[in-house]
Amino acid sequence: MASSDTIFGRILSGEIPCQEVYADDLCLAFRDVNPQAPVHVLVIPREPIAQLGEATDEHEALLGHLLLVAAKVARLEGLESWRTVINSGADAGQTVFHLHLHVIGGRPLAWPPG
Ligand code: D5M
Repeated sequence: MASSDTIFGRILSGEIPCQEVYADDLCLAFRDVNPQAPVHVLVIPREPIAQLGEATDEHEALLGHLLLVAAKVARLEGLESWRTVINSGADAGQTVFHLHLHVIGGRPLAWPPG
């Protein structure tokens, strides 16, 4: 499990500010500080799971909720097409070890990613 002293844990505790887009009892969505597109929002669970690869069966409902919130954020941001990305592990590009879903859109997106 991630410790609550990751940068996202500090955002959740209010120690570090963020540009909030959506919040509920289970998660928080806020703008990425280094946006890769006109819309780039991160959705994070309040529970500090380090990465998707460490999620367990007990997280099934939470993971489903996070996906639905990603779609809600896309709607709130007026996106018709967008990409949701989860980097799990350093070699996949994960830099913050508190599970997060990227919601990226507002421009054409190439595939495959690098
Ligand atoms: O994505 C981690 C993402 O987290 C990366 O796109 C930058 C973003 N980030 C890092 N610090 C902050 C703060 N303080 N506010 C908002 N966004 C932040 P990864 O998938 O781990 O590479």
